[in-house]
Amino acid sequence: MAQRGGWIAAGLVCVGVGVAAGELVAAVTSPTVSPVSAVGQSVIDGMPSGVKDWAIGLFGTGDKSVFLASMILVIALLAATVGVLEGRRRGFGLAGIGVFGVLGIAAVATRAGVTSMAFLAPVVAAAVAGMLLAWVGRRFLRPAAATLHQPTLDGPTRRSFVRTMGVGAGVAVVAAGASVLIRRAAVVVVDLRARVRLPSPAIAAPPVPAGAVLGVPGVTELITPADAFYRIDTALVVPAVNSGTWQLRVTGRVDREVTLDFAQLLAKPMVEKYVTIGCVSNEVGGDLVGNARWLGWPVRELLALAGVQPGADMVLSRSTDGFTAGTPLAALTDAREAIIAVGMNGGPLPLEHGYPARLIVPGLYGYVSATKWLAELKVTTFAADQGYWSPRGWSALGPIKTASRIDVPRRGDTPGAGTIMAGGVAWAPERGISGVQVQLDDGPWQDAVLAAALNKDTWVQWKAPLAVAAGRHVLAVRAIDGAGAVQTSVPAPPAPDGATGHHTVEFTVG
Ligand SMILES: Nc1nc2c(c(=O)[nH]1)N[C@H]1C(S)=C(S)[C@@H](COP(=O)(O)O)O[C@H]1N2
Ligand SMILES: [Mo]
Repeated sequence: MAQRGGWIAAGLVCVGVGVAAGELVAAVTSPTVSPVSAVGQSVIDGMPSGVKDWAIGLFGTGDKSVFLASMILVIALLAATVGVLEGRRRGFGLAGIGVFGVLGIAAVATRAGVTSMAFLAPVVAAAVAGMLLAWVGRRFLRPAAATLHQPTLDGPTRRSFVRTMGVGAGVAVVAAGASVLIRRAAVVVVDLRARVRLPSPAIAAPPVPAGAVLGVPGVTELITPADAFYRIDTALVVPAVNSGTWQLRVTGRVDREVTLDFAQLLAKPMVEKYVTIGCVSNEVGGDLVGNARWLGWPVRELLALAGVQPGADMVLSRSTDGFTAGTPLAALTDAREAIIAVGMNGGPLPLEHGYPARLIVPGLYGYVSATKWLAELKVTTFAADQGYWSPRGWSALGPIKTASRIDVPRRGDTPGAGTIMAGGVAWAPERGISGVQVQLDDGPWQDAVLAAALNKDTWVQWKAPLAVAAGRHVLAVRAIDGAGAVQTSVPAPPAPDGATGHHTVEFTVG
């Protein structure tokens, strides 16, 4: 086999495996955006409309498959070129792969609604392709210095090279096929989701009060956009739950089991409310917390339909993928008004955040309350059942602890001397925030300016003007909840029931 032919095959197979691996990673981590489709979409978006019209006219409704086929052809040509380049000079092909990786990342970045997860796929694709090609070159194709003039790809080496290429091609086909199947399921659901018409709320959230947004640059937005909302779950593949066949069942210690489908749920009188939810794993100063406007039906009403029997003290909610959360029955029926949420910030729930329905319970960490892709509510007891995280070192009860965070200045910032505006957010869901105080270096605690609150269940922005002289400084923050309790300064790690301690930021005034 000619050496050049070997490099072409190596380029095709190594890049093929890389691209397929990237597609597979994308299919499981980010249901709506894949590197190949993002690149394709960018090409389509960038086409002059004349060319687009001409192509559509030429290929009719087949234009999509023709386009896809041309993309695969182009990728194959580039892959062969990468192989030949690497054969010319070690590192040339790898550099080419690096360039395509960067283009993939850039293309993903242009898509609407991308999460940081979406960037993993092009990185994986480039890394896998590059590592494979380097290895194949070393192992089979690069003549050792001493035998420079002998053909290297002969006899047993050649057979083993051909076998390796065959295995690689097989892996690429299987991975690509799997990604297509996973994505096809997601596409159906994405499509259904796009057609959901949410009911208007029977009880709407009060409008955002004047003065709820302080407008300090760098401070967290009051309402977290869905695509910036933190995501935590145990799901390897984002569940693509078909709302057409989805059902929610109420089981356990109830007078009658109740089953509800999505259309029936949407027909219930909905309430709309701002609720800040947070993860128990959030470190002091961390960003595993977000605030959204949720639309949903009070859990209390569904439990009333089923008739809760005496003795029950817990509801074990279960997701379609088997995750469970154990929530105190009282927290689902009391005045905080926990809901079965179907809407987030005006749209249906994003797939990543639990489409078609999830629980939102003010005041409780997500691991004991916020079950996404909700499938079942089992009325039970803490003695008889436990949620997913309880046997894994986390407390059975998870009320959200009072917390406050400095968003500006950031660690390592170097503002000029004079007056700087510090700011951030503070939250104590259910209790509300009555004050925030900051401490500069060893100075006294001083009151920050508190924004108007949306309600007791949401975080509140704060700001504090600080006169700072040149040199290094440390700023600390603490919140005071609605009952007047001051946030503890005692540091605690997230496990078993939530981190505590003051958030501090070091910065240097130049
Ligand atoms: N099905 C399911 N729901 C889940 C989880 C999960 O692992 N699986 N994790 C919970 C945890 S620990 C948190 S903090 C919240 C996070 O919700 P979000 O991803 O919408 O921000 O979801 C909760 N609901
Ligand atoms: Mo969490």
